[in-house]
Amino acid sequence: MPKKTPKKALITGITGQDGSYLAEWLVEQGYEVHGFVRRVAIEDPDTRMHRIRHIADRLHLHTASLGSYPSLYKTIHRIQPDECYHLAAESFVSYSFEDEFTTINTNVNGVHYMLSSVLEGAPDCRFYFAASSEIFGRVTQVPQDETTPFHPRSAYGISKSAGYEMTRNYREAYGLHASCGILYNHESPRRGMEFVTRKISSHVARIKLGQIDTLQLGNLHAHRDWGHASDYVRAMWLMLQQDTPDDYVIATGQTHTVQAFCETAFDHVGLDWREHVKIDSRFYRPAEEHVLRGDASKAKRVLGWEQRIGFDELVREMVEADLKRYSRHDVAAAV
Ligand code: G4F
Repeated sequence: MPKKTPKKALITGITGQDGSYLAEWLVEQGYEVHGFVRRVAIEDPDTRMHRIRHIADRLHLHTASLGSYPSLYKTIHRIQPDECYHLAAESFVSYSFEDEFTTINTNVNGVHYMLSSVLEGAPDCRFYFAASSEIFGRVTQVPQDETTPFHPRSAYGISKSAGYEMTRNYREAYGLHASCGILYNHESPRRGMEFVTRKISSHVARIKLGQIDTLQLGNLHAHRDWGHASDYVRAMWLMLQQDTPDDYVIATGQTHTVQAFCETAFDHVGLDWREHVKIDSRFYRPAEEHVLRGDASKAKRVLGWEQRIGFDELVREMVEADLKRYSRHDVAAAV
């Protein structure tokens, strides 16, 4: 029997948390996996490509810039992917308050260039866009689902709602198989240090190891619906396996406060969070979201998606991983 040609997948943002889990998943499923990386990542692989180091020999990496339509189009036309996952973005919400322009330019043009390049260069390719719960912003209903109106409250949220509308329009106007995942917060030991969960787990580990004494945080009462990134990338893949493209909320349906995350993390190492956590107004945001809690019933019903890792297990996994990293003083790998 002739050997079956593997399906080709292309991931933007392959060096990030979600990109690395998705690449692993697709390699396991037998895909030929391609990824766009920035030139700086190729020049400094130890720092910027550590999340995909263990599977690097099974990936096809291409330097392409999200800001350059010709570079995206040419590479997509050459690869002819069957599936394209657009994950790359300016993803830190706080940063979007400091520099709205970079966030809007990167995120809005990025998805527009990708959609157009796929439509022109590989029109049969299925397209996934990583939208975000931040598009709901000042919510009028809890939990939110695919019918909840958008009211984004940051340049980041606005950029993601524009990306969502652009993707929907390419689906409706040009017939592209394009889907959006409206993903709530998803974390893991591979999360960047700027996000609150990883900030907490890394500080808890270093406090336990006697390397530092305090953790400075902003709003402890903010609620988030936190899941595990490895569960969420499976949902992305499932969306592109459907005959009909559509949009889906991916969430756990449960919220916890930042304080609860702290308590669970400190408890895990036998410490009292109240003795180490200090409030620092620098980490408050000008506009904080209301309760973001997602209803993933549609994804469960249509895609058969289920969350496998719960909140306590997520927190424990993150703290354990940071304990290992910091006891080896392997700081580069922790960034
Ligand atoms: O961890 P965060 O920075 O994540 P945020 O803003 O919810 O956004 C993340 O999830 C979105 C939904 O999936 C994504 F679209 C987005 O790209 C990103 O992945 O902050 C979580 C909460 C906020 O309410 C923030 O005010 O934690 C609160 N917080 C309190 N102290 C802090 C801190 N956040 C950070 N980063 N640092 C603090 O010291």
